[in-house]
Amino acid sequence: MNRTKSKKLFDRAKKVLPGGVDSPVRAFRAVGGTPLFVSRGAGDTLEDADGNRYIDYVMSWGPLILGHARKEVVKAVRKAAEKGLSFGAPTGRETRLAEAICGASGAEMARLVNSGTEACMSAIRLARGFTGRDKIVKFEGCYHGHSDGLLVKAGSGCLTGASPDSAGVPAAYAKETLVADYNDIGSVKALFEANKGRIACVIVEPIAANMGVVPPAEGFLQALRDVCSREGALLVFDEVITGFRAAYGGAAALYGVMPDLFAFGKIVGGGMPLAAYAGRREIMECVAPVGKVYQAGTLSGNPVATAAGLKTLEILRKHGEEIYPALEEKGALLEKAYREAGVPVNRVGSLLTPFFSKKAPACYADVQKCDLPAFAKYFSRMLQAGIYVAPSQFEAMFVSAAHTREHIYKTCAAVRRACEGLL
Ligand code: HOZ
Repeated sequence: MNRTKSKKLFDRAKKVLPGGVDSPVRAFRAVGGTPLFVSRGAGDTLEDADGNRYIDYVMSWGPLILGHARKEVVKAVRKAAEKGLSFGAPTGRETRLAEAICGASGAEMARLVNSGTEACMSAIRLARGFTGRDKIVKFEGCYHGHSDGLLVKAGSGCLTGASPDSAGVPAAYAKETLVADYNDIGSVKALFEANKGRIACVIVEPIAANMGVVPPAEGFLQALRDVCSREGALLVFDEVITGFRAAYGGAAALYGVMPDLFAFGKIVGGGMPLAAYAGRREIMECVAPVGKVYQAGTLSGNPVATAAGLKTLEILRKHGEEIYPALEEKGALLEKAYREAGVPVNRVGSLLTPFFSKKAPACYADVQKCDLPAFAKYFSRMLQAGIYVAPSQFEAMFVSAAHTREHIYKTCAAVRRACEGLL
């Protein structure tokens, strides 16, 4: 496969963009080689600058549950853009999107923001403002965006090139973030015991997906709910990845556990920069201008982004009965292919990660045992076969409604070849 143009574009990018990218994992540092410079996407396929085509399982890291450039979404974006790109004043579409988010999740109010980082950061500030407490609990290997207090033992790109504890985060901030072990309720209870009346919230990815996919152990989310309720702390579900994917109502609906606050991103913006935090009215009414927790944004509720988000949610709501079972079926076919190739895999619906390890991880300590050179070899064999998976062991594969059965079968065959001799 010739990637001359991607290589040239990367060399040029490296002169003006740190690492040649605008988000670290994209730089391929965990797997080696040159990142694909993308020229277009259609359905389940990406085309790079050299004209090579790939079946895409990165899918922009999750937003594209309907595939690249879904025509109804593009049409809605075009129509909105023709009427103005940004107003910095309210539009009816923002209300409709907030209604759709609340309708799906059971939240009573939502605030639209621009990124998952912003949604999580704002939810944390709100939890602190509401409870009058400073400390928060997060889990090792969970990633909630790059705000200061959440870059502590973080997942995603922090697990490869960078460090789970970023430079530049003041120690005084990091001290307010307590770290527990995912799927270990005992570690959470111990933190509450040692910090009586000082913990504002527990933030969790209800299905961890930034250390690779690690599903919650049976009863774990309910136990978190119980501890938070008992201790007067808020439970925050970071559903940036799982919202509208694990089910239309997200992981909360799938597992039947209701948090106090949600953070949404990715799918909720239909591929445009849009995210939201949402929750119970009495909590959300602490946000300015009603309450004293300040948060604002020039591009918040952007008219073009809300058009993409609304159309995406509308399609998912109307056609969910076909879309979600089909995603489950395609995810299951891929899971089977990895298992048959001898590679353990964790999967929830259309989210999955094959782990180059002896067993499928149940916690962060398990994840650390993965054979990263084996993953890198698998990645480059897949790419060579025209299949683009995330360039890191610690990310998810995203299946979309646009993945054709033919491409899923082609991927399954490639998996068998790519995994040969690696474990
Ligand atoms: N942090 C996201 C992955 N878990 C996004 C990575 C990217 O866009 O490069």
